[in-house]
Amino acid sequence: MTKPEILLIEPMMPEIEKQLDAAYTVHRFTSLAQLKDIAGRIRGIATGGATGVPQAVMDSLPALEIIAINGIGTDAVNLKEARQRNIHVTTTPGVLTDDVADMAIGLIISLLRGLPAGDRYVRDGEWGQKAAPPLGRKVTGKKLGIVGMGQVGRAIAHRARSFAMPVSYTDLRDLELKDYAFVSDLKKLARSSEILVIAASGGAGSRHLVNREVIDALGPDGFLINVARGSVVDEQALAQALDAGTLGGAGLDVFEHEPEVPEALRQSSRVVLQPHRASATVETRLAMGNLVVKNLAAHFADESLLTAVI
Ligand code: 8YV
Repeated sequence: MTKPEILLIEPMMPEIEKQLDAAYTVHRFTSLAQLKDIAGRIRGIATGGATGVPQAVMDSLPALEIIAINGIGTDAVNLKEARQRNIHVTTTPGVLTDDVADMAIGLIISLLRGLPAGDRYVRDGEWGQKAAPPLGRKVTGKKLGIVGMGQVGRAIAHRARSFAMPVSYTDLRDLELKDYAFVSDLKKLARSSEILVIAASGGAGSRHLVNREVIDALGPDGFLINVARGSVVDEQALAQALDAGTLGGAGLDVFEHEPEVPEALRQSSRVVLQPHRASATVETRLAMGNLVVKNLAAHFADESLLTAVI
């Protein structure tokens, strides 16, 4: 029996790619030109959350049946077109929640306690030679605001409780959560928070939700953490606020135009940066990859999908 042909747009762990190679003829995406002769045979795609499927790729694959996203974000896939063309879309919910929440807490501690500066001070042999890095800010007890109280938002809130942080959140509606206060207005949430963490989905609906006004409301003693999508924040306004000192600092795992990070952010001493690594652990990437493999297998065996969005 001939193997179904799929397109791998973003590399996955070798263990996972091995499974894909065993079950499919896998074409590793390089360019649109590469698709010219094979486009009509491609029935599935495996890709990353932020990478998604470029529109031109989607348009050039007439036989596409399924897009298996190795992540939870669907913002880089045209879901409307997928629905119209009866293309299934799957994601990897649940298995990356803990890692993303851990990264949010890691960025909070790293930013407020100045871990990168301390690390550099020791590494560069400055300890005992130059003045110590400036004092950090206390993490325990800080007022935490969470934008987007889905699985990740809740996992961050759960962790924050161990740090005695009062937690408030905003979402599309009041989720009536026992321990966390709902604040419908984002600006109001930012004003009453000392740390604002973004855990909302990306896409048109949340684009630049965190704008200049929200950043101003967070203020010079406030800290912004983003483990969701760069598009949720007006990055230029953020860079300007950091430069002017009207925002205390930012811990960022995601950016508007990855892998590009504005020079102003890279130069700022008020930020801690990560290259979109929130789900990047061996355990989680294996679990995510296995879900991708299982969803593809279910589709091609005509069985119900494990974690379908469409
Ligand atoms: C991954 C993500 O880094 O879940 C998502 O949507 O963006 C991240 O967890 C990504 O999917 C792997 O490329």
